[in-house]
Amino acid sequence: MQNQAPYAESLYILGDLFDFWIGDDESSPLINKVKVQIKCLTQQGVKCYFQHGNRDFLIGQRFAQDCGLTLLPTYQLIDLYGQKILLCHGDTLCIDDIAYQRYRKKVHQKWLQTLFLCLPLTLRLKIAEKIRAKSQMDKRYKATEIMDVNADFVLKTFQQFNVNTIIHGHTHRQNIHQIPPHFTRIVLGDWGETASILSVNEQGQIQFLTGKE
Ligand code: LP5
Ligand code: MN
Repeated sequence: MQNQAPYAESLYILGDLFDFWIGDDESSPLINKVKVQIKCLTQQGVKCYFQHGNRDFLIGQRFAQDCGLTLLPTYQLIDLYGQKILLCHGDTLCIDDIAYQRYRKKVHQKWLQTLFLCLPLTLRLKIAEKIRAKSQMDKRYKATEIMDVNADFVLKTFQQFNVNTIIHGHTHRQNIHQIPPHFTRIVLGDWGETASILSVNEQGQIQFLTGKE
């Protein structure tokens, strides 16, 4: 955010910036620090976009406004220096994870989200902890292929949006997949010891950065 993003024209955050999000009314030193970093960037004129992840799908307009962010829908087409690209978090491509997709459908219901956001913060935190614990437990018994994208569904998505390139995260399997006849699926990596940043320049050159450059 301090060394690289200020030189970018636009910054796209593809979700799961936070481990969990229980409402824009929660504040903590970390949340405030992140807000300040993003605001600092948008005030310098870098356009910042945010797509929801499966952990922070409750990020709302209040957070966005505080930081100067633009919220994007689940699937967003962008024109990247003349190339049409589809951006998404990636969880919706993992259709073989049936338990997750069922859960996702539930928690994406507007009425349930509204109800949840009306609860006291302490109760929301408890519910989030319960869901996280159940998710950790379930993941132990899921085959790794199930937690990856479904190849047929990815192909359909390329065709549905009429694009040759998809950029997504979520699976943490950093890679650039060339898929015959002419498709490219770029997967962002995990954020552990280092970051996983995809940089695209005006010439269309693509490279992964670790944030330590
Ligand atoms: O996050 P990660 O990478 O570890 O695992 C994901 C999937 N898990 C999740 C759960 C999130 O981590 C939890 C985030 C907390 C959200 C806080 C706010 C919630 C408020 C709800 C308000 C309406 O996304 C995991 C995938 C994995 O990615 C790989 O793709 O497998 O999915 C699961 O493990 C889901 C389980 O299989 C099913 C969980 C059922 C929980 C049931 C509780 C329903 C209660 C709803 C209402 C309040
Ligand atoms: Mn995710």
